Amino acid sequence: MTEQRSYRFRHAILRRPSPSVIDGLRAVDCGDPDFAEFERQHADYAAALTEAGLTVTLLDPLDEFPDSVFVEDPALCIDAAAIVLRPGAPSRFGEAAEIAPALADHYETVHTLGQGLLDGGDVLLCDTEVLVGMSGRTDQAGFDSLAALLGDYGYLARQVEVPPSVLHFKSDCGLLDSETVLSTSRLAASGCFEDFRVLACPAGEEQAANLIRVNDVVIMRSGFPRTAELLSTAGYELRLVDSSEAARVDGGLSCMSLRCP
Ligand code: CIR
Repeated sequence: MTEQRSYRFRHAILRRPSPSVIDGLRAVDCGDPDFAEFERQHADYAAALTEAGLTVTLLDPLDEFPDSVFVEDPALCIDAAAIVLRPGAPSRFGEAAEIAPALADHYETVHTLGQGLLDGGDVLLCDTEVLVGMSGRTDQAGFDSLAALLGDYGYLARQVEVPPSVLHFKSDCGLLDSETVLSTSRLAASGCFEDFRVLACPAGEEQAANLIRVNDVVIMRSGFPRTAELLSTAGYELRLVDSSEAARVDGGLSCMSLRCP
């Protein structure tokens, strides 16, 4: 049964931010996150997932890994198994071993990516296809290793381009339903979504593109009124969350949770 498996979930794994998140990686420095506000926003994000019908596991913060709140990058959760990945930023590589026990609590089968580098932020899981962005964090060996693993679960992996200025593939897109994505124009220009219905993220609101569909709700970042209007008009039920502090260290919405069936 593959229908809707890309957005039907029952559980999510999150990690609380550590005060060290103020040292998180970022491409452009617009000032450190405010830690207290980060905690508030993270709690509201967890509440949004709960309202969408998920039970939420909150893992303890990890001081030694400033970016470890972004749990999506060191792991991938599919219906029948979880995969411990090999994050592409050297300071984040150790997060993989830290997330593994939480995966083992939820899955009988936990694989480990055998080789290469691959961040979960580059992986768009659709119902039967998996799009993998070849960003600065993901390499060919990582893709090959993931494609082989996912093939055993009925997924076909496809490599796609990521614009040079964009951190991860999903920084610029989000799945809205089995056939539809919201995408920035710069990402869609590569033709990677030819088989999808594409809603174009309004120019100037590119930071809204990294949304998540969770059961019947689309969780998106507040502060992007034209995108919210576009999605509401298209019939999607929205839950807005403020993630301004995560954005200061290049984090979006998808990266703060692992969503599991
Ligand atoms: C990093 O650069 O790795 C973190 N500061 C942000 C990671 C965001 N992850 C994601 O979009 N999947």
